[in-house]
Amino acid sequence: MEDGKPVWAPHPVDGFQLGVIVDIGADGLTIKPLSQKGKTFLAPMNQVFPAEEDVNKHMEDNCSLMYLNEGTLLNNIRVRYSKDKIYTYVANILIAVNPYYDIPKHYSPETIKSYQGRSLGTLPPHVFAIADKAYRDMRVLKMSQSIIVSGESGAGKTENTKFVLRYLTTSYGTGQDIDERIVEANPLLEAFGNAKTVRNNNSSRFGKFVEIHFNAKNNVVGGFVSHYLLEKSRICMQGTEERNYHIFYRLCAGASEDIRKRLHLDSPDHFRYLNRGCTRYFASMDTDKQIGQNRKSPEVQYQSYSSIGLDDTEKLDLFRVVAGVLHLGNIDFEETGSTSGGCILMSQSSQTLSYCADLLGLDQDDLRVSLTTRVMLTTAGGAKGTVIKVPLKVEQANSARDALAKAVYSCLFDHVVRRVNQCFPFKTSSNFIGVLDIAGFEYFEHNSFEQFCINYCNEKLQQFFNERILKEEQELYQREGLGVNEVHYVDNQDCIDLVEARLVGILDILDEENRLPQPSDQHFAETVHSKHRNHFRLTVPRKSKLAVHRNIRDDEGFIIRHFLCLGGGLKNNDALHMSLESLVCESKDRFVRELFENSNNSKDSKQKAGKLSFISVGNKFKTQLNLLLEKLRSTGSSFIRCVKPNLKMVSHHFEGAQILSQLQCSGMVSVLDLMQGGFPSRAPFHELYNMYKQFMPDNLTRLDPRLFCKALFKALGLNENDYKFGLTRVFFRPGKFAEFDQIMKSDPEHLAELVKKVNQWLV
Ligand code: AD9
Ligand code: MG
Repeated sequence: MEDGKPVWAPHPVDGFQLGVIVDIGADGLTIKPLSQKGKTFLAPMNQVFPAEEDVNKHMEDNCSLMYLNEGTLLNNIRVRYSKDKIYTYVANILIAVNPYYDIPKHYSPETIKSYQGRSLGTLPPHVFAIADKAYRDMRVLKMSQSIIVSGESGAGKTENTKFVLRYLTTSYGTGQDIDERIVEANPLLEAFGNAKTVRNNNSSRFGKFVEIHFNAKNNVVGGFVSHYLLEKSRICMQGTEERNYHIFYRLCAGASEDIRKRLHLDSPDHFRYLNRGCTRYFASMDTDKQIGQNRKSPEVQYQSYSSIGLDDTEKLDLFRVVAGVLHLGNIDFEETGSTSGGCILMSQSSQTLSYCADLLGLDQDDLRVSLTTRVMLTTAGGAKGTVIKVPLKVEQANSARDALAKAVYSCLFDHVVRRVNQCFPFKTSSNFIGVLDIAGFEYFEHNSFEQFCINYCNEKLQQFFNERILKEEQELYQREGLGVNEVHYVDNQDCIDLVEARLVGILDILDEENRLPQPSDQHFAETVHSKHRNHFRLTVPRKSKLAVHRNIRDDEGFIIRHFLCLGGGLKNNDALHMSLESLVCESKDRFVRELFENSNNSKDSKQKAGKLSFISVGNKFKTQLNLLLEKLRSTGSSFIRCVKPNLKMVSHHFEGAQILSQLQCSGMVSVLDLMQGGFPSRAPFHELYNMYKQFMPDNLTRLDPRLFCKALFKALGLNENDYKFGLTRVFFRPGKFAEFDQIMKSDPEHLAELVKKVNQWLV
């Protein structure tokens, strides 16, 4: 960094502030802020970065800046955001800042049209450009593609995913129902799988990978949705400012009198599974936007369900089960007071019990017995395999009830996804473009098992990102013979191993713990520690807050350094007592019976019949995740990194520090390091040739593209440190391609001059 030149120095609120270095000491740099009021301050050497000369300048591709570092990246995004330019490239990666308002015409049909068939970089950065690149890559390389959309809760993943789907179906569909249905499936999935949280009023509580399939002519033929890990704890309990899944409120708010009567519905305040959270209605989420405000008519409200082909009976089936879950939640237990312990239903719960049994097609008495007792196989007294009924305590009965509610609702969600998939079937497919919309890292003071799984998933995706972007970049340099030094990045394989290794990994240890007669959080944590003594990713939580970046403490669990955190909550299994499970599996109601028959869960549990039906969510997720990654690895990939501009969820408000931390966590800063040390802009010889040959004389255009470029660069007198010739393309140092392009596109007189020079050089 040169004397007197502006630098970006850390700032607690803005992320960075502009200043100049006034002193260099052993304990850091003394910075004088350029703003009037700022006082000089000390900053660590490695957190101060050179700034661009003109800090108000912004670039569509961040790599065109002269200095690639977190300071200039944040500033570029900030300047662009202030002009409603929410999309920015870092090479081929798209950064998308959530504007929190509808930017006029940003996603209009005209805009869609304008991006069709256009190379990345020829038009302003846009999610449509990424979608089109995926499409063109699929066509040219004859290879399936995936678009990985990531970011924290509320960053705009789901919205951008929807834009990609709409873009591809509108642009490359055949104009048939199927195109529309791929887009229309979303409202249904969101009704059952999204909820209001403190971070996002429409937060997706499940991950999804949506594939659009294309035929040999590259037209849309159908779609397929895979879903991951619906958050089950929400079904029974929400934070005070949060809600259960939208469908519950929609049903309470919008059902017709007839349906209300049949399902015995009431206001959300009436139901335990809703009234401990926020019970407010939100017009935007509890009514069907397309249809307007007529909240009282279910026919109108559920129109979007019809447009994907659900008939009235199917809709009623769905609603019936949702209502069944609500009533189930209202069943209360009290102690019997007898010596045998155990509990009975409170007298006021009998009506609720009958509603619930009726809606789910169960026998009232069977349901009552199954909720209050547990069937066990005993080996006592040599009488092997005797079935006995063990009475449950109130607390245990509450858990049994909640486990049933979770099992029913999550089977219902599986059904919704299956049903959605029937709306866009395809017979044959040549390739697909898949869009992954999966919850980003989440940080809470106490991380639950569900957050652990989300974070574990992100760790895997981060690894994939590193693999693709960083490793591929290095490999490209090597392949092209550039002789650039190896660039280092944080490899997180050991972190992943810690979770998924056989027997000694956290998931297996957790399963083992859950098989014990009396699993405990503490014993589990001890086992993990004893199997991984001195593992550098693992620390014992301390009472004081940890200073380690993004680590969260938990007094009973343990902490995995880096991104993964796990609290003590042993919520890995949603154990459903065998008697309850067989009860629903044998429901008189065909729809309910099939929900369970078709769900993977029941297969797992049947194999383990004889004891608690143990469903290891963690290991199931691991398998699912590894399949997903296998799929991703077999496709070409593009990345969209979504950024949440502020915690208030408002427009035009840029909270620098927290945006910076998102950029760091998403691996963007490592990408910049890699790029700054290397050659971030590159162009194949033949592309440059095609781009500029029109300006060049015949004798030059007769040369092969590589020689053509060499001649051109020599003639221009470009500094040899600014570019390198590889085997198939030329690489530019940061900011240098833009300069070169500017010369080439300058006025004709200037070009004529150049041509002369080229000629001289050739002679
Ligand atoms: V979560 O992990 O599912 O909780 P997402 O999916 O990242 O989260 P989402 O796409 O739901 O966030 O965006 C949150 C809200 O931001 C949306 O409901 C919109 O109100 C708003 N949003 C996001 N992107 C855009 C956009 N491109 N234009 C306008 C937007 N509004
Ligand atoms: Mg979402």
